[in-house]
Amino acid sequence: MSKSEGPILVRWTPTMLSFAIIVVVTCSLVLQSSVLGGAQRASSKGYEVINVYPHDPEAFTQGLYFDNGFLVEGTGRYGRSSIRKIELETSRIVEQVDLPSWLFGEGITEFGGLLYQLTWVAHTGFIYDADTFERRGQFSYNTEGWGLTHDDRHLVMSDGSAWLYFLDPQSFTEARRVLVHDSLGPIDQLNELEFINGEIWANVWHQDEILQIDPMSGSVTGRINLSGLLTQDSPIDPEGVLNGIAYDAEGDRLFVTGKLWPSVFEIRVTDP
Ligand SMILES: [Ca+2]
Repeated sequence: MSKSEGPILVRWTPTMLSFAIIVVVTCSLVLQSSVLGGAQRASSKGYEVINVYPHDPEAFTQGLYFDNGFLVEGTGRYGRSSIRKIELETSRIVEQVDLPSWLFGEGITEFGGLLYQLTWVAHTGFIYDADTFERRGQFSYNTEGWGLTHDDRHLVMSDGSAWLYFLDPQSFTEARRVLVHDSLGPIDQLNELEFINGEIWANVWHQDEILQIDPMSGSVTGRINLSGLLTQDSPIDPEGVLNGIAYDAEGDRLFVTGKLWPSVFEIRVTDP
């Protein structure tokens, strides 16, 4: 047998593997949907506003979490990117570190006393002491950087696709990834993230809905429709969209805001 007649071996690259998983998941969901006579998307939950707090209308919110009475925010845009610790009631900034003007700040999270910050397309993240904001190091990753949160072991990162990446917080190697999907297929443009009571909650770029995601399967288990939340003083900037979820686990308080929004809302999720 000549060499050309031998078996064809395919070397699977991560990109090919990811594409194959998307195809398989999409096909199985479409098949399941047609077998079941057209699966429906879960109906959206609503919300009730509990409190309204001031928010810097110049802050292009890309990351948000709650830490011991303070909101911690990561802002984006070139020349305007920062991390800041904010007094919830007054929006007074008590700590701030700016990024150099060639870097566009993205998601932030606190894990093990360290604050991790992504940047958009520079493939570089930064590490700070979560209390003092002193710079402790940096790390790199191959994708774009969008949202960031963590579970009890890993950093969880979005990159604008339908994937969530689980990264080791020391080595930054990828432990696993999940494809976020519902009965109609993958959902991309996942943005700011928050780990809440065993679920990952995600903003979706330019959408008024927050997704609730099963971190093991990537399956969307619920959606919260926040349209109408910012009825007054909406930003004129078309990029002034809902982005930013922070959870106070001790007080069971949920905060949401948006890029360039003048307010942070404490909300309670209501049944459909
Ligand atoms: Ca968050």
